Amino acid sequence: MTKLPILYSFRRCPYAIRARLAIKISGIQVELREVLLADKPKALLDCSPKGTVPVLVLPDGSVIDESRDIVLWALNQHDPQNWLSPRSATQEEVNSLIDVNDSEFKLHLDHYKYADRFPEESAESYRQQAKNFLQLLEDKLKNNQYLTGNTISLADMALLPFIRQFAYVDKAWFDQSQYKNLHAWLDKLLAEKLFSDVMEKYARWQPAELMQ
Ligand SMILES: N[C@@H](CCC(=O)N[C@@H](CS)C(=O)NCC(=O)O)C(=O)O
Repeated sequence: MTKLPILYSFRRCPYAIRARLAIKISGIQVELREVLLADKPKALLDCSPKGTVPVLVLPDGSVIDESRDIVLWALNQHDPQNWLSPRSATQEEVNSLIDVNDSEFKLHLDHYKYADRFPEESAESYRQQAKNFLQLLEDKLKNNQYLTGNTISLADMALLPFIRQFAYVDKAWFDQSQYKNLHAWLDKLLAEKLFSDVMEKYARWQPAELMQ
């Protein structure tokens, strides 16, 4: 039997969702191993001691343990919707959006989502700190269906899981917010079969010796 690449994943992790979206659209088969972040399997930590997901282990033993690298690994083999080559944006523009998402915006998102762990400021104040990024996305969507034009690109799929998480911290607030185009973009992408496919539930993976 051919060995498949192994993807260590956690269903709700936005970085893991990003990786699963790219792998799914590329059509590459992987063995998905759902892990608990609070109790990571030794096999995962042996491959990638930094202990984050997603982690992809290739049949030759090489390890890719950053979501963006996993995305590129998949799309460079098969990119049927041209996520890597949007017509109206450069790779630099896409990368810089993902950079800001993964640094500043992710920080604001964590503060907002887990505001009780950061009592220095209120949840509303943390939410407010994300407004520049949300407004930037909103502006991009004023004249285009997607973040970099009228076709889906990696920018959309790399950011989608994070914007989803942000929206669901207080969905009633997001629903009535000024980010109408972003709201419509989120609804449209979440309704795609691709998204529901990658959110399929998996039982926690356990190594064979623990299964007996
Ligand atoms: N830069 C990494 C970040 C991945 C990351 O931080 N994943 C979180 C889950 S969403 C994680 O594994 N955290 C470790 C932990 O919670 O123990 C990537 O893009 O893959």
